[in-house]
Amino acid sequence: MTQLCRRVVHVNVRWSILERVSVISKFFRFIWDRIVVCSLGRPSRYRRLSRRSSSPFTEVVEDASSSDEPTTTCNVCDTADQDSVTLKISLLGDCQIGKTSFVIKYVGDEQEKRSLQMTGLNLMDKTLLVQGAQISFSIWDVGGDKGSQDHVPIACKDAVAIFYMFDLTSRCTLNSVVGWYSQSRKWNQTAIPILIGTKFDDFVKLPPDLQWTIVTQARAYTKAMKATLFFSSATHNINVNKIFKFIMAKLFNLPWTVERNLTIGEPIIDF
Ligand SMILES: Nc1nc2c(ncn2[C@@H]2O[C@H](COP(=O)(O)OP(=O)(O)OP(=O)(O)O)[C@@H](O)[C@H]2O)c(=O)[nH]1
Ligand SMILES: [Mg+2]
Repeated sequence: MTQLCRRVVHVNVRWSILERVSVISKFFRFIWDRIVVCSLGRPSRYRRLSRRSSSPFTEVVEDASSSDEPTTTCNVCDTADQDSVTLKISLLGDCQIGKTSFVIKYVGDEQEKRSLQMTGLNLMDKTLLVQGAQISFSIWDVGGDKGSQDHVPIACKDAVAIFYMFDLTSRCTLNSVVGWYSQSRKWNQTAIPILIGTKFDDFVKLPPDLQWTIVTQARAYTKAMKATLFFSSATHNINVNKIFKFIMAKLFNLPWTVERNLTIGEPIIDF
């Protein structure tokens, strides 16, 4: 064999070794990728927001329409490159208890004009900027009349929270919460349940013993539903923003909590 032939054979042997090594390394890389995918599991639904500041809401634009507490509003956000998540919330409760007024107070009049209104169902959105992440609340407000109850399944499916609302001055609307709760749970067993008493401004004018009776019943329902209870007033903007903040803090594990308030004559918060 000539010198040249010997060299060609040598190169061929080296080449076939390299090919084998490459195939083996590809195989191990494939196995490794599978292991990594399996160990990560399915992508989680909500990413934990980073804790860059002591208050999770400090980087958020203030909304002039809110007065009960610093708000978290940014109705038009130019944040295409930011993290974004949509949270669906549904509102259930009897007629004329103040559901729509509550949502309008939260989203603001301007946003309300852009809402989608169908018979028995209003859809309103509000976008917030929290610690650099864009959070959109998609709020499904179901009419309280019998004819609108067909919307309950679609309003409740995939909701992260359901607001069970009643008029604090009308005890029968509190009794109805049981029906709204059992109806909605057929379609969604995981949504965070929030019990909301509306029209607190009128409620405080009631005799104290009647107030006490309603507070006691509402607290009993809260316990049975494993819910959080808020007394609110859309007219006086009491506990409107706070409820949405509470949802956000709960979903994203933010370092923000509400304080229990069980003082009769004050807007009750219980959990
Ligand atoms: N005093 C007082 N009245 C309120 C408050 N919120 C709503 N109202 C009044 O309650 C009435 C009913 O309010 P809506 O917001 O339309 O009630 P709703 O639950 O959406 O009613 P449906 O859409 O029919 O189910 C209106 O006259 C509101 O002005 C409140 O916080 N305080
Ligand atoms: Mg309404």
